[in-house]
Order: sequence, then C-alpha cells, then structure tokens
Amino acid sequence: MSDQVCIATYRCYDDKADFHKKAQGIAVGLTVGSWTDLPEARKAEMEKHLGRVIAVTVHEPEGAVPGERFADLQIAYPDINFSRDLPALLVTVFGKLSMDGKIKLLDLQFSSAFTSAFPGPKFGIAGVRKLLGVHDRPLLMSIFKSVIGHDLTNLREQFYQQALGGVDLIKDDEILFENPLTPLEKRVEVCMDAARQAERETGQKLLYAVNLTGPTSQLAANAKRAIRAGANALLFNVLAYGYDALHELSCDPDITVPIAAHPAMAGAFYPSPHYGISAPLLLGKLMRLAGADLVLFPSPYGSVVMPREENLAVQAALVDPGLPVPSSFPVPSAGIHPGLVPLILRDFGQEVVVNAGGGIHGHPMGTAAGGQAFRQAIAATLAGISLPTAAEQPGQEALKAAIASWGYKE
Ligand code: 1AE
Repeated sequence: MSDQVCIATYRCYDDKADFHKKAQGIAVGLTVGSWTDLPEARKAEMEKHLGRVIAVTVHEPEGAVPGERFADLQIAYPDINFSRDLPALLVTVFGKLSMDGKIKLLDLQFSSAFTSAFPGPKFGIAGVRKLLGVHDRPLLMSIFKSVIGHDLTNLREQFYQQALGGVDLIKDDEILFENPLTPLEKRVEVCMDAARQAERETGQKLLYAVNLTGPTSQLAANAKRAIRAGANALLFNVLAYGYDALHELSCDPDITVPIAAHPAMAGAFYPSPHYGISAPLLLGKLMRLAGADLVLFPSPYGSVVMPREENLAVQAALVDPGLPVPSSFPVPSAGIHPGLVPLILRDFGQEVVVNAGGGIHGHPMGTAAGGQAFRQAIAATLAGISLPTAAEQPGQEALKAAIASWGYKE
C-alpha cells in the first residue's frame, strides 16, 4: 500500500445495492468526478488523483430481513487531493457523501505525510501526570455543577470544596460561557487562589480547566488571557468549533497548558448505526490528532451510556501506539459515582481520569466528602479490596455514605 493515501472505511446499508459498484462510484465521485467518459490522455493525467477501492466486504446474513444487509467499504484517497488539515480531509472523504443514503464513516487511516502536520497533544497522558506529580494511580476530576447565576464568591467556595476532596483536576461546566457574574479572568483568579489555599491543606497540586469560549477568531486570545490570569488547563467544546480550532490552539506555542476536549454535540454524530461518524474516530482518533490532552466521553455505566465495546474502542484510539502522536487521557464521564470505580478501573486500567459532577456534589456529606469517597474507592480498588469491605474500615465514612446512597457494581 502506498503511503501517500488516506484510507476511509465506511459501513453502508442497502437491501439491493451492488456494493462494488457503489464503492467504485464513491472512489471516483469524491476524487476525479467522472472517469469512463474521459479521453485516454486525460485519464493518464488524472490517474494520480483517482480514489481506489481497497476492499468491499458484504454482510448478508442468511434470511436477512429488510434493513439488515450492509457492506464495509474501504477506499483510498490520494493525499495529493487535499491539503494537510482535517477540514480538507473530512470534506474529501465524507462531505457530500455523509448526506447520501445510509452510510457511516467508521475509520480513517492516515498517511505518514498527513500525520506529520499534526504534533498531537502537547502534554498527553505523560505530560498531565508530570504536571500533577501523580504517577501511581488513576486521576480524579471534578466538574462544577450549578454555575449559571452564581457569583465569584460562590464559585470560589464550590472550587475550594472540590479541591479539599483530593481531586486532581477541576473543570468548568461546559455550559459556562463569558458572563458578567464570573468573567473569565476573574474566575481563573479566584479559583486558582482557592486551589493554592486547598494545596496548603492537602499538599496536592491541581489543574483547573477553565471553559474556553467566544467567537472562533478570539479563542487563542481568550486562552492566553486565561493563562496570563493563572489558568493551568483549558476545557474546549471541540465539536461546536471544529477539530481545526482545537488543532490551532494546541499548536500555538503560547498556549502552554493541557486542553481537555468536551464531547458536547457528539450525539449528533455517532449513535446511529446508519449515519454519522463512529465514536472511536470522532472522540478518539480525531480528537487526539487535533491535539486534545484529555478527552471526555460517555461511559458504559453512568447516566449517558455508550455501549462498552464502542467505549473501549474510543479508549484504544486515544492510546493506540500506531498513531505517531502522544496519547490522550481517556475520561469516561456522565453519571459517575464512587460505586462505579471498580468497573472503570477494570475496563480502563490506571491510565484513566475518573470524572464526576453530581457524584461529587451530591454526596450526602457534602462536596469535599464526595471527592474523598472517590479517592477511597480508587485506593480500595487498586488494593484489590471490595468497596463494601473497604467502606467498613476506620476513616472510610465518605465511601460508606456514597455506597449507601448510590450502591456499587463490581
Ligand atoms: C460526557 C460529559 C459529562 C459532563 O460534562 C458532565 O457535566 C457530567 O456531569 P455528571 O457527572 O453526570 O453530573
């Protein structure tokens, strides 16, 4: 296989189609436009631009009922057709095609020439761990909850309570935008002040991922304002802006902090078996290539559920050594509580960020106890002790109360 092509894999549902013909139509239609009608001299000129069908695998189960017949199509697109940026690649392989029948983009394999334009995450798993000085356990992230309409004093107190619970990262809620009550720089200043206060008590470093928002043209300037005010991480709603916006931010030499990618809007792309872009590509490979240091996505266990197999494929894409950029931290999220920690560690191992909002703030003993309950659940699971057994030990009251509230799964 030439290294000068990117290969797209699609799943295409159709009860009657000749899938080989369909694949050929895509390969030609998305590259040179027409082929058989061209004079021979023109064909020779266009050859280097022509898409190629690599494989067509038809799945037609015996006695298939209407709607069950599909094929996986692999098509190679010459690099020469698109510039080395994700918008160009995505429009080439799935622009108009995304609207043309039941077809889903499952995967993309990039040429080394294409990936050479992408340094990927500036920090990645190793860099985030180094900033925090934590190397021997999964990390814990807490999410602000109830932020709209709160002032700086209130926000600072929420931050402080989360920090006291022993979390490693605190992220803004993704729905907190620029607003008069808690403007970006002031928010960073008070929260980082609370982080320092908590560190004096816990001895623990902490990253605060402040939500980077505003018009695209002002994102880099806003990120730098936040960093000047003391921000040591950023949260970014990547799919609302596009991967290229993330790529630009992560490549900017003056943006010197990790970027956490929020999956807001991902549900518009991945859940259908027939349409959109697969979760491992959308939230895994493309987020990582575009430079996300941490990537949030729904887990198989919480309130917004993604099937386990798909979930593990997202994780695999974030750490796959085959992609020549640093690994991104997987952050399975939504509806996570301490009783789910054994499942998270079973499926994701140590290189994971356990992330919770309601599962921290909703703790019956308060927000700080919410963080402590998670840290206790992580420690018990790493030690091979079941949560109910650990919860009976002295000093484990936070874990005990969490399990009493939400139960546990092992
Ligand atoms: C998949 C994103 C999860 C998220 O951003 C969020 O705010 C979760 O909150 P909880 O943990 O479900 O309360």
